[in-house]
Amino acid sequence: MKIYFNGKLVEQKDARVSVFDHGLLYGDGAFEGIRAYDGVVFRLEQHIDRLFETCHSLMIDIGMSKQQMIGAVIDTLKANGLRDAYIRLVVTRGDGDLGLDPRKCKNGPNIFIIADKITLYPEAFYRDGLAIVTVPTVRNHPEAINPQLKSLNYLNNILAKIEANNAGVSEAILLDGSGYVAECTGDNIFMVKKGALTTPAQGRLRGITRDAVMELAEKECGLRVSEALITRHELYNAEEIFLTGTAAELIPVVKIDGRVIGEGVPGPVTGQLLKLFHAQTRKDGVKF
Ligand code: PXG
Repeated sequence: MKIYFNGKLVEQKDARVSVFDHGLLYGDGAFEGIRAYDGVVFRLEQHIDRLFETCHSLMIDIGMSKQQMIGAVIDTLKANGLRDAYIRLVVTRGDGDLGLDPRKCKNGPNIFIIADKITLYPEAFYRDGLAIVTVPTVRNHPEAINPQLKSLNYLNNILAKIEANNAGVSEAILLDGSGYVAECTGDNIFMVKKGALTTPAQGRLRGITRDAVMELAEKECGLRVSEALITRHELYNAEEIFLTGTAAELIPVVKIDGRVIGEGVPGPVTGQLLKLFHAQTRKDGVKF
């Protein structure tokens, strides 16, 4: 496997960061999870925009243009002969010393891109839907680590995942500090009720899949789409619930905290949106 590493394509064994890398020592950095479908990198420009926004807030100077970053992603895919892939793009603060002061990372960021075959979720998730739970860990406060940042610090999400694992389910719902539904550990959440599609307005990452699904729902399905403050009560009484993410695409949820959602099986709107999303992935992105 060839890895893009600081401007070069190198063998996997040569793609190594220092133990002084601040991404490793402090989770100081940013990343993107991106997907290519049959020679199209889905919404690559939007992923690169989000990466640059995260780095701008973190005051990490990427030292490359967006166009150069797009080129690096495409070069990595081509070097590995992949047309369908999961792509992990990582920017760390770079090598510093044992203090957390980012000014010590004088040589600039470490940037690497891994393109691999995607590991799909089990087919049963889509066929039967998920049972999930709300967990005690609250999503990061926006004035602590804003959930809009796709930073290398994922401990908030990992703690929630541990709580889901302990509860014997595969995904967790995190609430924000005010008790409103935020998102899942690596996915956004949606509810369908009375011809309306609603998703949390705050406390969550602005997912690329989320944006695409909102557009499709409005344009292709005639649903009323809005962002709102959502409580668990509203989730429990929705007709359909689904999760969105780059790896997940759309996954139906049929039970939350022991409450059956709708008919207790994946719903028709979720199914229709998943079909539309599949078609979209092959035409909405950067071709290579
Ligand atoms: N919320 C969070 C917290 C995420 O990390 C999403 C929503 C969905 O965003 P996109 O842009 O993908 O539609 C994400 C992204 C994993 C994993 O292993 C998941 C993500 C990133 C990295 C790893 O489950 N999801």
